[in-house]
Amino acid sequence: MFDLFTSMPEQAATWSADVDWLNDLITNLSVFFTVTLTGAMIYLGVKYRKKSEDQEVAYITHNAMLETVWTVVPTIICAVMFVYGIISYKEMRTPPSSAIEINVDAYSWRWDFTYPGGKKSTNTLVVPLGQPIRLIMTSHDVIHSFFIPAMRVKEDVYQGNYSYLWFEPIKLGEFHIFCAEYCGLQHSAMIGKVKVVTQEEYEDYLVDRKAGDAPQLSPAEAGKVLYTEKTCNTCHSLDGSQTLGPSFKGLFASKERKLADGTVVPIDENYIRESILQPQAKMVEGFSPIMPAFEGQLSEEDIANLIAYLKTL
Ligand code: HEC
Ligand SMILES: [Cu+2]
Repeated sequence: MFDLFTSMPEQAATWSADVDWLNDLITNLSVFFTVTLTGAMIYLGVKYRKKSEDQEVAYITHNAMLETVWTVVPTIICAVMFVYGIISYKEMRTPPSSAIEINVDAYSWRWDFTYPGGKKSTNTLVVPLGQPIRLIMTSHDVIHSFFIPAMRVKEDVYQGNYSYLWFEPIKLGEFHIFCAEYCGLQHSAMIGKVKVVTQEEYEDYLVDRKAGDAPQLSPAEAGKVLYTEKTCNTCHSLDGSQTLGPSFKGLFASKERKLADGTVVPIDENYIRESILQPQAKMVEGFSPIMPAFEGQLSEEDIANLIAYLKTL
């Protein structure tokens, strides 16, 4: 297809080419219709203008054939855009379950990344080639927006909940990360890079630590410590037995939770987060409201670690 804007960023994710194709299609159609319609309006306006006071004027009230055509054709074109759009959208909102999960913490003005093994990095996100990557993102202050143009992904990041995005890199190299939400004085300095490396380089990167570093717990291991330290164990078993609260065994795998008011909610990071901070906001069916609220008692990192631990059960 004719590419009007050849300055699109590199195509570094599986769907980059599809996104550009749809973008080109919509842009080309818009330009075509803008030029032909305005052109026709100007041409016909000049050609059939009233040239003198006594000139007779033709009054045409309607033309069924023409009106049908200019309704049906644009409807079909819009439907095509919509269907292609929704197919891409669904794909972009549905991460494969095999995705590598990396936590993103946004601060004014930097990005912190936490990898499954507990490795941390700031402003540089290292990911392996050809593997789906799912980012679980939260902000520690104002709203930011995580944007990797080459991967064609962008998602707002808020304080107090998690937002997600995923992509699968198909090119080795370094790509820009920008903050796409104006977030204060140093907003334009809130930049980073994604480094797409081979699987071996990625594994080396995860274990690469400086001599003298404290022994490093993975988020799940740190969560396991919190499970007893914060007394979750007094009410939540790990073996499936129901005590004062529902067992943690298979919590994430069960995917959905039936609440006391009859509604069914998906079990994801945001559900767990809310269950810990405001346990009574969504009451699990069959239990009493005895869980203490942990709002203010746990850091963002504690919450992320507990969630990582619950996923392993
Ligand atoms: C005093 C007992 C008690 C303690 C301590 C407690 N909980 Fe709970 N928890 C409950 C009860 C009862 C429920 C079910 C009712 C509800 O939804 O509030 C529950 C629900 C939950 C749920 C939702 C579970 C599901 O199956 O949908 C999560 C997640 C959770 N708790 C996490 C924790 C974590 C993490 C801790 C420790 C930081 C903790 N709880 C400490 C009693 C407790
Ligand atoms: Cu920002």
